[in-house]
Amino acid sequence: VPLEETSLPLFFGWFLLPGIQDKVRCTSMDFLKTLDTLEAFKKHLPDFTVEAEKEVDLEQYFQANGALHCTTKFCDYGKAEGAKEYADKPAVEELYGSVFELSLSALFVTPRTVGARVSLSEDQLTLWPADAEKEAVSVVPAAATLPAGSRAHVTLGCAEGVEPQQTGFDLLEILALQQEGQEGELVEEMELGSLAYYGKGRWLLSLREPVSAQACFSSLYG
Ligand code: ACK
Repeated sequence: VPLEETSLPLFFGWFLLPGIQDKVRCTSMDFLKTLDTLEAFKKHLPDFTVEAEKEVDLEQYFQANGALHCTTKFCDYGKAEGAKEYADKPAVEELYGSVFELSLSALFVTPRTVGARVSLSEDQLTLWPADAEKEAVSVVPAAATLPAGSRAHVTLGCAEGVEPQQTGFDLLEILALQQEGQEGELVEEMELGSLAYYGKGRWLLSLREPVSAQACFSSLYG
């Protein structure tokens, strides 16, 4: 078997450097800690949990999993469509191992996931697969009309039994609502930024100061 057919990773992506991982995890924890104490969150709790609970501890509700990263291409060791084409892209070969500054521009929480939106620069978009958004249309139909890079995110945690790829779908859903002109219900100005509610348990915190996160473009074999 030729080497190139055996050497494709589980996925390519930007892996946050250790120091900034800690910072992002702390920011996320602080946000969750504050969110579940807000009256507005309590008011919408029935949208968030089907169980007739009066309270939810969001820090317990979401499980963190592994090193923080922003997936570019999920390759599934070569089984995913377009995996080899992506690995062979000149930009991927040239930039492999380089460190980038990712801009984390928002945090979002849904009943399924908590994540950070990554706003990609023009340079970073050269590493973004052309069909990343289109691949999500079976789950989020409006994804086809969203700009390239809309799906870029860092998964910060998933509810029990939820797969991490859900985080990107949850982000696309919120962006699709914004694109339709739904601004979300402005709930509160928090220290970190403005918090808006998009219905069905979906919360978006637009960060006043985007978090700049150093991240190495690389891959994971797992
Ligand atoms: O949080 P994530 O972006 O969602 O990081 C993990 C990573 O790959 C390893 O599982 C993402 N992932 C899993 N399946 C897919 C898929 N079919 N398309 C895009 N990303 C995926 C997951």
